[in-house]
Amino acid sequence: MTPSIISDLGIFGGAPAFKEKLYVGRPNIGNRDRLIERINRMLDTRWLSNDGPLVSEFEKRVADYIGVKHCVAMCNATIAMEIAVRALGMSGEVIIPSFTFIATAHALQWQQITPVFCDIEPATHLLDPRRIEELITPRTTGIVGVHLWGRGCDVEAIAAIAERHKLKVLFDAAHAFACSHQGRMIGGFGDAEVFSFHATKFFNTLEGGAVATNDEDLAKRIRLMKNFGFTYWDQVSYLGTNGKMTEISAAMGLTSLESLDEFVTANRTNYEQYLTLLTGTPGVRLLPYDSSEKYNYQYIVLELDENVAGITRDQLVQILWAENVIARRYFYPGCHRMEPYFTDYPDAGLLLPITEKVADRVITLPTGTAVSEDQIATICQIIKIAVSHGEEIQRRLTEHQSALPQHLTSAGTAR
Ligand code: T4K
Repeated sequence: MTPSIISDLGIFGGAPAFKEKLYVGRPNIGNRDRLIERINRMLDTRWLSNDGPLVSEFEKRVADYIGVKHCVAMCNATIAMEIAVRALGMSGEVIIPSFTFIATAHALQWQQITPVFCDIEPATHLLDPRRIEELITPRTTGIVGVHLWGRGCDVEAIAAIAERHKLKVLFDAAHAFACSHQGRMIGGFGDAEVFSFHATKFFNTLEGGAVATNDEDLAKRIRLMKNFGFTYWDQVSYLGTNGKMTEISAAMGLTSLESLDEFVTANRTNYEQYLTLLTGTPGVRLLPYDSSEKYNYQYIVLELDENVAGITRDQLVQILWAENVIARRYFYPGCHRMEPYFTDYPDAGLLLPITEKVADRVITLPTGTAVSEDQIATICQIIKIAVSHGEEIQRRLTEHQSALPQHLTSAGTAR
């Protein structure tokens, strides 16, 4: 039932607006017949992994699509990043934003590299190049910029700093497949870029990722490293690991590529509907997109100003969860407040005021082909009711917090 007054809200005992949970990142599925056809072919040829024909075709298609010379497909973006940082010779300290998914930091730490957290710009949530140089020490070997939400970071400023200090540059482009920056497709910037094709990404290969680069030597090293360092049968010439993409993932990827435009259109339509319905709602701001660039629109990013809205971001999340809208607090509380980083540098937040502020304000909302126009209208209606009665909701929630079921008091936290 769509709530129309406060007491209709699920959090105050009303029936949830949705019977089934609505998730952020419900996978987009392309043409099933094409997928099954590819899987059958794979089974017939009995070639399931290790640079099979589907992975080779997928790598070629992706490289052509983004206009880079080399694409090396991998099992996921986290491993792809670990391999890329090693292949680039990064060590010591590497500067990254804290406002990102934890994998960006873990990929470095797993390689015994210390991630040094840099603040972001408030308007874009992207690495602030003006804060990078003050973090550079003799141990710094690189910068990992994150194209968060699919928006390209200031690659020009980052490149200039890297050149001045002889640093390597890797971009975490996990969110940015099919997006452009300054009219060029993301994938060809820096020394290399890493995409994620995880199930929750708008374009998925079940699990998967890829490194894109125009550097031939680097691509060669990465190819060796993702296959144990084998250069020939029985010959290992490099330290390597197992980062290979499977044929079934490539089958999904090739099939998803055929529906890419459809996925982007669905996301864009959803974004425009959210924008139309939420514009003018007090304290609510949707992160805008620049009309001169290409985007995949896979994240609907809402920033809530609690001083205007009258309720906190976490209270809004509780309200949405009670309606079965599983909105997410990506990327709260920032990597610097997660382990092992928090124990190592408990005061890191002092240098990250914008990160801390943004991490307390952001919610991402359901989108993708699994979400309908009616569902988005209802989600917006819930947000509007919550925000327009901020003070009363605040009062009731504070009074009744102890009476709420545990899954709602921990909304946004429980998995
Ligand atoms: N860098 C950045 C900036 C990233 O955002 C990510 C990943 C990476 C690097 C690393 O990429 P990968 O190594 O994963 O390729 C999800 C994803 O697992 C993660 O890939 C993604 N970013 C991150 C932003 O979101 P969680 O913690 O939200 O949980 P997860 O995967 O359990 O899914 C969330 C919800 O989606 C579930 O509650 C239900 C729904 N769901 C999920 C799956 C897997 C489905 O409906 N169907 C599914 O198959 O991390």
